[in-house]
Amino acid sequence: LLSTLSSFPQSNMTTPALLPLSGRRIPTLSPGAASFPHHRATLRLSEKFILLLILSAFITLCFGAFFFLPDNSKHKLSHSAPSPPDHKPQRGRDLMEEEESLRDKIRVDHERALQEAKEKLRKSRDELRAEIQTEKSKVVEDLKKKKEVPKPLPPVPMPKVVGVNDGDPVEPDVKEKRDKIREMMKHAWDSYRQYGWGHNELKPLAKKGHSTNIFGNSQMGATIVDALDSLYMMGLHDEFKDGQEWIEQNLDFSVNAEVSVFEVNIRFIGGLLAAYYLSGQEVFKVKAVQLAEKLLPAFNTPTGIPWAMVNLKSGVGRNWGWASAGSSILAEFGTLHMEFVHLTYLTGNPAYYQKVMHIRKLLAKMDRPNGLYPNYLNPRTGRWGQHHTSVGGLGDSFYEYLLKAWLMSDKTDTEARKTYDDAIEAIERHLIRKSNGGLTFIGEWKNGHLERKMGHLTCFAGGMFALGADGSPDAKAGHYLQLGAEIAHTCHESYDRTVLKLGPEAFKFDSGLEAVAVRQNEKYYILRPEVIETYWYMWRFTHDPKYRQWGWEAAQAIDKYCRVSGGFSGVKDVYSSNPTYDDVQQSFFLAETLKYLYLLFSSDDLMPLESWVFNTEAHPLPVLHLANLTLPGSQAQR
Ligand code: DMJ
Repeated sequence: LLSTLSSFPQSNMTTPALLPLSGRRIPTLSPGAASFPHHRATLRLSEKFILLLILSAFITLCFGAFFFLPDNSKHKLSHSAPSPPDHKPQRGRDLMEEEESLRDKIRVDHERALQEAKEKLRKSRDELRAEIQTEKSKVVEDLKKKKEVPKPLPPVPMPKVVGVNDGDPVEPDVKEKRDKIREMMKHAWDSYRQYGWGHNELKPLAKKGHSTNIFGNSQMGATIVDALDSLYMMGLHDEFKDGQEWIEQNLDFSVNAEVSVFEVNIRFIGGLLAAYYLSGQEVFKVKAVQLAEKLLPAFNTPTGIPWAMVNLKSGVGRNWGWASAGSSILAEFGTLHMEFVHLTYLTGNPAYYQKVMHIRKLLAKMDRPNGLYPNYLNPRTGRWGQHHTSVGGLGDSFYEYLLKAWLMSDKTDTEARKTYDDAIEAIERHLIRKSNGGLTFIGEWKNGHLERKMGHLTCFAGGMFALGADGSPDAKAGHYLQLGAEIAHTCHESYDRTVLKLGPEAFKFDSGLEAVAVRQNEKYYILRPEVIETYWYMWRFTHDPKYRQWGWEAAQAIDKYCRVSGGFSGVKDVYSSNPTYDDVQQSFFLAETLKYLYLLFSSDDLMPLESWVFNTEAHPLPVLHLANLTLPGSQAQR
């Protein structure tokens, strides 16, 4: 085109003020052209007209090529996957039609977006605000509508539920003590109700809600769920109903929160299942199952050993940063069995049962250093982490659940019983010692060395030994009951040797020191239940009055030193007559500490141990008479 244009004499040419793109516009002439004679002007005009025609044809061609030729990616596609020769013309037509409709769609979309943007810009700030608000409310409404309608679960025979409304003691002084414990429960509950309702826990001094990393950033009313069965047993039915209502209306697990699988299992699933069995209210069962579904992705690891934490919304799991070599924790993945067996029993879904049985099988195949189970196991490699063994923190409830699996199965799960017996035998050989002063203690095993330190958490083992005495091998029942009594005595000493008569978090048996904490950061008491738990089991098996006496000492100390106007708080130093508070009312104080105290001052027909097994958070689950039943997914069924 440029060469064509340059062949015309430049002086004869006028530049069109407007280039005709559509051919509808007429070129205007420059003022100079108007002074030429008419015929010359006519001649020039026709030349110009031709030129303009050529130019406009060229521009139209370029424009068409830009928009209508197939793009590069399409070329590539057709090179890499040529159609069979006889389909070529048809395929070409199809491609063109496809492109055409795609272009139309893009054009329409762009036009709509442009139009919307224009309209938005025309609106005032208030109009825009109102619009955003309407959108927001619509999303909330949609979410509400989407909330799962609880699916009815398959009916299963309800296990025999006995002794849930009994327990009135005959002796007036015992009754008085029991009433006092109920009053303490009411103070803890009412304070939470008033200041922390819906939050996981309570700050009784600041008088506001509280939560820790085990619940992620959720607000799932942990105290409500954990306290329900205690309220029920204590006959606090209005409070129970209040809690039930909150759960019906607010407890939602579709939250973007990374929670501890273990804690959520023992407190929430255990608490909801116990509330279901005690009250028969379907809502608790449905919520327990909904939550359990959210925990299942935690088991998606190369070994099937679950992650310590899982995000309830995304299902992504991971382990605690502090755990040895990315390990999962024995006391965490080993404390799921009771709840998961019940879930399979109630739903008919074999997944829960299979998950926990898989863990058991995997552990059975592993080498155990000195017959001991290390606290750490890597879920990717299936190998142990550091060789630390503990009957306290990180190990404790793994052993507890082996024994309780056997009890809960109406003593038919003999594999669990055997595993428990073997583990306890190794623990006795390597971890249990007598101090110079004659106190039996359970130390911590660290890479072949025994640390002569016992934790408050370890004190639960006294009750466990007593509970496992019946059924122990080689007629050693008497021995284990005695061992339970010795641990109870040692733990009582750890309370008695303090100023506040409350036990420290950990205590030593070293260099002349016995049952006392040495380090400042081990002197706190956070309303833990383990020592009182052991008193209660020992009371049930021996009826020795000293256990009620010791329990009452602890209850009085808690009421005197931990009670504040806004609830109950932990204390930072049990050796100080003027302790400072930690300002946390733990949910396990209502679930466990107060429940075990209440049971201690009740008669044995409240929650008889032949019919109920308490999970590690003191939530009672009924014994399943599995001899007459087959769990879906079990060997017998396969
Ligand atoms: C409770 O949450 C459970 O008892 C758990 O097994 C370990 N300890 C706390 C209370 O101390």
